[in-house]
Amino acid sequence: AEMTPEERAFQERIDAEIKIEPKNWMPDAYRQTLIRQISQHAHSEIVGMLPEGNWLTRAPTLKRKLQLMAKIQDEAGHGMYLYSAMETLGADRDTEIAKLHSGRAKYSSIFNYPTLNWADMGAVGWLVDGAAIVNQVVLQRTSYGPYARAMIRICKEESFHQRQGYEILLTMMRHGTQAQQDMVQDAINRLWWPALMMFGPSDADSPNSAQSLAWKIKRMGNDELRQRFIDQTVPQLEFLGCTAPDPDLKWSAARGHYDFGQIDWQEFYEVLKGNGPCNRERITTRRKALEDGQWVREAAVAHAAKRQQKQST
Ligand code: FAQ
Repeated sequence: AEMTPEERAFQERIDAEIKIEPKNWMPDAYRQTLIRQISQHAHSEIVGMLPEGNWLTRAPTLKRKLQLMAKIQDEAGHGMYLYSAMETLGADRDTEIAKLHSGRAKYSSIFNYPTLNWADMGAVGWLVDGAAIVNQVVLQRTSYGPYARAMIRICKEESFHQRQGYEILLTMMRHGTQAQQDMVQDAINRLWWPALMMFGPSDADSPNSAQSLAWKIKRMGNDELRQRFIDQTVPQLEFLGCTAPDPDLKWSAARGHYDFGQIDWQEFYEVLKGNGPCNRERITTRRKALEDGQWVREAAVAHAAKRQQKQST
């Protein structure tokens, strides 16, 4: 089909690596794809606070508690930042959050797994934030301006989280008891595969990739990013003195990459359908948080109304 002048101008901007800004014309499908991805990303940041929140009251030292609290607050900030980027596309925050709370919106599968021991706080920072960075560093070059700019700050903070997580694990491995070292390996065993699933289905089974790559919303395919994450993470794993729960993981000199085993995609799709170990608990917690804050919102509105009344008399 012939491109309209608007469509042509849009594609030329994309091809020339000029960012699309909120007031520029854009195809409706481009807008909808971005609202989908950015809202899912924002929901992930918010729901992603819960597995770590689980350990706030049980952090081993005051220093660890402060670090964990600061990290969780950063994630809240990322969520708010991303919801704002999403709003520049004309989407409504309350509507999108309502979709999350009714189970109609996705968020990252990783946050539907439980955090069972303190080493999970290290493994989440190292593996989950680590995977998030690999994905988000590339998104700093995404074609939509507000999303690209949000990624710059978010990546800086995520890098810090990743180091903090790794340092927790290194401390447990170097200075911990046998039981603490076993906790580290146990956390890695449970979180390794779910972290690899964060990059999404294989490119061949990724319905959105081709169009998103053409629009430069995505800059690299899911498999390429997953491979990049594995390649940079395995040396860190070895430095820790731990192993991955994957007997097929080994360096391939021929490929110049690590080979790895088959991901259990059935597990991935079950989690996406809402059947992961913690899906129900996560959504219930988010809904309760909204309900518990109802009185605050009502009070704020009442206060604003009173002030306005005072000013006008
Ligand atoms: N979980 O066709 P594709 C963080 C869905 S980091 C759940 O490949 P797309 C930081 C996908 O939405 C985590 N669903 O889709 C943090 C699609 O469903 P739909 C958040 C997944 O969009 C750390 C369907 O499968 N990061 O929060 C997943 O082109 C620690 C088909 O897939 C981002 O969101 C999954 N893992 O590529 C916070 C990054 N994978 O919508 C707290 C931005 C795929 O058609 C603590 N997002 N799906 O119904 C992206 O880069 C992309 O959206 C992908 C998926 C790569 C995730």
